[in-house]
Amino acid sequence: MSSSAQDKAKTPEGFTKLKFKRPPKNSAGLAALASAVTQVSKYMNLNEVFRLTSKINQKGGFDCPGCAWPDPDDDRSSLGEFCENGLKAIAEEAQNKTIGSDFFAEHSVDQLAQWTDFEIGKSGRLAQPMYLSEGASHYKAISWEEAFKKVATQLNTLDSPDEAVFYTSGRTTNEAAFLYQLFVREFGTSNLPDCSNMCHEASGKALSETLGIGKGSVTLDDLYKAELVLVVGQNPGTNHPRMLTALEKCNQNGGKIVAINPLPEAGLIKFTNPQNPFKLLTGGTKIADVFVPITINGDVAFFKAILLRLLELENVRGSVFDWEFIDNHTAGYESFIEDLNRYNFNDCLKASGVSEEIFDDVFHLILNNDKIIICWAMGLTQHENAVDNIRELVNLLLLKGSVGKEGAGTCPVRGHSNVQGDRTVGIWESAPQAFLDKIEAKYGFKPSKKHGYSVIDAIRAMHEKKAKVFFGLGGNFISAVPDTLYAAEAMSNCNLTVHVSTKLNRSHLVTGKEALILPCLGRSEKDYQKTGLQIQSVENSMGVVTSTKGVLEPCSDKLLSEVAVVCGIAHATLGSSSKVNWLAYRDNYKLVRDDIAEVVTGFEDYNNRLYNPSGFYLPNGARFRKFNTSTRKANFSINKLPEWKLKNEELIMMTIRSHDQFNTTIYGLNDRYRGIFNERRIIFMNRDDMKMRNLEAEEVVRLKSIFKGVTREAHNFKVIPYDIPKNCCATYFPESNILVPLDSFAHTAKTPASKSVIITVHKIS
Ligand SMILES: Nc1nc2c(c(=O)[nH]1)N[C@H]1C(S)=C(S)[C@@H](COP(=O)(O)OP(=O)(O)OC[C@H]3O[C@@H](n4cnc5c(=O)[nH]c(N)nc54)[C@H](O)[C@@H]3O)O[C@H]1N2
Ligand SMILES: Nc1nc2c(c(=O)[nH]1)N[C@H]1C(S)=C(S)[C@@H](COP(=O)(O)OP(=O)(O)OC[C@H]3O[C@@H](n4cnc5c(=O)[nH]c(N)nc54)[C@H](O)[C@@H]3O)O[C@H]1N2
Ligand SMILES: [Mo]
Repeated sequence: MSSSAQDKAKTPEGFTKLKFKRPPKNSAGLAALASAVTQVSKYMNLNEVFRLTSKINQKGGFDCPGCAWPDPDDDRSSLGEFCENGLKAIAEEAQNKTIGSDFFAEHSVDQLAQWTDFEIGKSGRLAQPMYLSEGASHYKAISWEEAFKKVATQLNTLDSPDEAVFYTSGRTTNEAAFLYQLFVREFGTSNLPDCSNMCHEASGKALSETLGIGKGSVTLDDLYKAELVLVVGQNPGTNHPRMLTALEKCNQNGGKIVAINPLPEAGLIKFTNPQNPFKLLTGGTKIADVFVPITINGDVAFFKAILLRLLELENVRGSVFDWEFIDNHTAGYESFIEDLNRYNFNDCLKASGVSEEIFDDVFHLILNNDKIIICWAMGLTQHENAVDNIRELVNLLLLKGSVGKEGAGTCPVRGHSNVQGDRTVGIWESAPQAFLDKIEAKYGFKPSKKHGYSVIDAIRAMHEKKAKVFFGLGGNFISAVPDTLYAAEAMSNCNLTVHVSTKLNRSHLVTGKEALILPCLGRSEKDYQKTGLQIQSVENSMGVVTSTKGVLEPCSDKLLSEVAVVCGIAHATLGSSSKVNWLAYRDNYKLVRDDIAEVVTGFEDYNNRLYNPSGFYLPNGARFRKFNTSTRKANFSINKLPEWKLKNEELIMMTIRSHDQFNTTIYGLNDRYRGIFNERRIIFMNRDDMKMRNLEAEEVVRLKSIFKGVTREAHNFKVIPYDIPKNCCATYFPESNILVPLDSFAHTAKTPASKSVIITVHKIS
């Protein structure tokens, strides 16, 4: 009998021989370089590696498929603007080993599902389209034409276009993303969930309401010039290593840095710039001037305490708030202050878990500086009160007049390398009407006005059999989403699941009745079409659009570009009734850009401006104090203190990334900066919490989450004593996604609350 979808969706529960050392205080430096080169040299020849590194993030080279951190406008290192984890991302994609019909004939879907994610990822690049027919145990080769036909047939036999779900991960270029959403809208639905729904959706919501743009307001240059940078809920040493170079520069210019995080993340505490050989010898720069070991989800409480103290001082002596800014550029000050006055300073500070001494240090830095930047990532966005978290930070910036001036503003640090660009060009299940109108004016069809499914809604719809086809442009849906077992049932209810992918992943193994794997070119590979070699473009975390051009020959001659896949499917599905000339777009990406320029604001003269080696900035009102909000001003907001309480045995758990992973892609089994080697099934716990539960280091435990009466369990985790605040714990994603309830998500943004999962820890014997 074949295994159930749920069995296949779970990560295998065996251990891999944990070694656990004292975490280092320093990040990057020689060890990082050595680690990257060792890892990369396993899959690629070293000459190729060095040729590649000299092209990563260089003007005219290709955009690193890792994170979305921007490149300096000028002054790029001759070594290549790269980092250890960028190199790993490239090695993962640019490997020589490929898998095709032989591999799938040898291994059944059930067998592959028993491999760990690490093993699955190491199998090689997908080299040809594969098809799993109903009831079959093995994928078999299929031609592109047949594959397109199968997708078209399934889509065209649905009762309604709304029965299909079209997911996007954030590596897709602007050109492919624009065409994809165009196809989906012409097909007739707005069901465009994307990874952003699980990522910075709460940032987009909070910033649009308060500052009139769902993106950050600062440039890299602002970071160099800031007097104070707060890095909240973010682990840049692992996830945005090149950000540390910017923080170092800020530090050297006299700026102060505060890290607010339950964990003393190594990169935040001390950093050695791998591109500065002198620093390698002298031992690195101290990055954070103050480290705030906040309790998980203690951020609203902490910032309320800061706001209350500022208000108190403003009332006593004045000149604390920036009245010129508040009077001329903001709305809602009075009601915000009225609400703030209802809170008590001591209650707030207590709820944040921060000592008075550390609070005072941060308070004085905020009081005495006006050029303040706040950077944040998943530590703030993946809570039920995520939108409030971010709005509260904005309140602070508004009081200080720290928006829309040099060295000050908001900096949500994006994840996937083009997640921001995908949203800009229309990957949005609830796109604004103005955008839909422009599509209609340009192409002559009426896009659906109805809001489509976000990730959470899509899972529910598939579970309830309201959605029957799942199509994924990149990503690894089953492993990335919350509530793994429920999601597995949802996927297996579909008639057809399709993935456009570079590498094999678990989502190819938890399928609908039929399934397709459509292998595509990666960023690093040359993209030849009828009109010659194509370039594409992406937008980084600071709203700069740049070109990206592959440098390697494709790893197989059976790959298509994402653009070609989307155009092929659109052509097969919509046929001659389509208003769009899909094949012309496929043959010449310049035509796509010409039309993006007509439809999307800020892309005027796209093709020409893309040849500017540093790319171009998209318009950003908040950067210039032009707030595109309902009041045309920056809005203060009213945010409640979160009301969660732990019962006796409960802990609050955050699900985080190790140093050796990119989301669900597991590069290796180490988390070097946290002292963990060769194991991922671990739970970081405070020593007192361990003592209370009579737990030893490395003891094997079972984890349980109970949410609204439903119990979820995860087996086999080893306990690691760690410097983490009391009542808090941490595990790695995706192993612990099984514990994250589908119904626990950020209010209004629907980001799964994967950083505040309430659990209990159980001894095995
Ligand atoms: N190498 C590598 N790079 C990546 C990725 C990757 O997996 N690997 N992923 C990419 C993607 S898609 C994203 S979104 C980003 C993610 O980048 P991050 O957001 O840095 O990633 P996480 O591991 O989720 O880390 C969250 C951090 O927030 C802290 N934290 C958790 N809860 C709280 C809280 O309640 N309050 C505060 N103040 N802190 C909290 C955690 O201790 C941790 O340091 O990285 C991108 N870059
Ligand atoms: N519990 C918990 N869950 C989380 C998070 C968390 O912190 N905790 N973080 C969330 C966040 S922030 C995010 S962004 C999501 C990530 O969710 P996803 O974006 O869905 O997941 P990834 O692991 O980034 O996707 C990896 C797969 O993408 C494919 N791929 C890689 N490059 C390309 C390419 O160039 N083109 C195509 N077509 N495919 C490619 C490969 O096949 C690879 O297996 O996960 C979310 N899930
Ligand atoms: Mo993300």
